[in-house]
Amino acid sequence: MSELPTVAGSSRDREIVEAKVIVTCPGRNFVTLKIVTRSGITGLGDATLNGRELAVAAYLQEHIVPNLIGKDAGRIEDTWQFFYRGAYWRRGPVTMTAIAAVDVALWDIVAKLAGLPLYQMLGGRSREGALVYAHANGRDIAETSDEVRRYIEMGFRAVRAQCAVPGLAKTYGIASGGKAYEPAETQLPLETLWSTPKYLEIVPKLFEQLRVDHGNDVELLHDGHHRMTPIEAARLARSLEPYRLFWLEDATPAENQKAFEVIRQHSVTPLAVGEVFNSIWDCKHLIENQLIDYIRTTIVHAGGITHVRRLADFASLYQVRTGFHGATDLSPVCMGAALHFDTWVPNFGIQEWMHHAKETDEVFPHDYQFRDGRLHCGESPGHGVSIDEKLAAKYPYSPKQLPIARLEDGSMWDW
Ligand code: EZ4
Ligand code: CO
Repeated sequence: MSELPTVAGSSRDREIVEAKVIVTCPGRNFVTLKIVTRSGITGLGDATLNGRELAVAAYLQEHIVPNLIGKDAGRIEDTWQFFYRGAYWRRGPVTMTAIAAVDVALWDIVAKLAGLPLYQMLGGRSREGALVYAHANGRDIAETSDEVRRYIEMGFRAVRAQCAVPGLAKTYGIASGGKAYEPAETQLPLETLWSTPKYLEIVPKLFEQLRVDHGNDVELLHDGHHRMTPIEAARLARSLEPYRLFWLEDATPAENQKAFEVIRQHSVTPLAVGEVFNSIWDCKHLIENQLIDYIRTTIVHAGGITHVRRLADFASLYQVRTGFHGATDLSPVCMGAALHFDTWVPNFGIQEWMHHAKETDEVFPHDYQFRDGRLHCGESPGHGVSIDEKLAAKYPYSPKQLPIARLEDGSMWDW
């Protein structure tokens, strides 16, 4: 290939000379891919798959890194196609997370070479900042309402509310001991008990009280964590209509996508799904049949910016907007990339934001900032997130998994 010099350097300058997988646990586990070019530009991509971190680390280390060395970092699309089509084994969370890490690191490099913030490479700014929602949770309705108030006072315009279910010992998403809740708390999965009838009793009461306490200006969201059957989900969505939710998330497991037709037939509560999806193919039926309103597929788990951009453009044809997953198990590197994407994407809806632990923020210094209910991605070249490798090395990997749910009779239940 000819050596045409450009502002972004020659293809020789852009040659990938190093690719390193960094596993660290500053408050929780993260996997990061760092790519370095001959001219010394570095790019970072998040590769964290909660509870299955080392599967992605090995996929990168064993199967991707050897293919990266010598490639032109500027060939983002070709590299994506190389790893997606070329692997023969397409899709799946491990593969798509690994491809995403490469893709985001390359976008970071190319934007740095151009001297531009990443959103500028995608087509420029569409909005002042990304509307974010915070997580309020509590042991009962009153405590959850206090938490919602606390976030409103901090400037949040949108809050997700989850409340412990009376009669169940532990409800996922509810903090214990005054700490922020953490999705993966134990080395082997904690076994919890679940009862949908008990859950369906409390949730409408929670949102009724939240509207009484906080009025109609604040946007309220709720996550069902895939625990309901289609008709139960329809009943909940209908019973929440008076409280005008921004969305009901993950109402049912989404392998059976016909389920969303049942919910739609009964309710006008907006629906969001997709945090466990890995590709546009998981979303296609739901989007083109207008069965959802928000798609939650993320940059880290769905093949990076290159693939999620394709997905978002497809969703825009059906007025489906983005609402990316943003729990603590997606690293600040993913959050930075997502915020640049959110700043550009025309059909943006909202962005989830669970604050990371202080140690996490120290290991991943970042440009993004919260102001007036929105996250602002910053203006530095690339995605604006770096890693302090020395500090990262002080936090060795510590295996942790998500809890599981069983019914009260012991049957294994859905996530
Ligand atoms: O359960 O990130 O909307 N957020 C969520 C999260 C997910 C975890 C899974 O790793 O549902 O709490
Ligand atoms: Co969720």
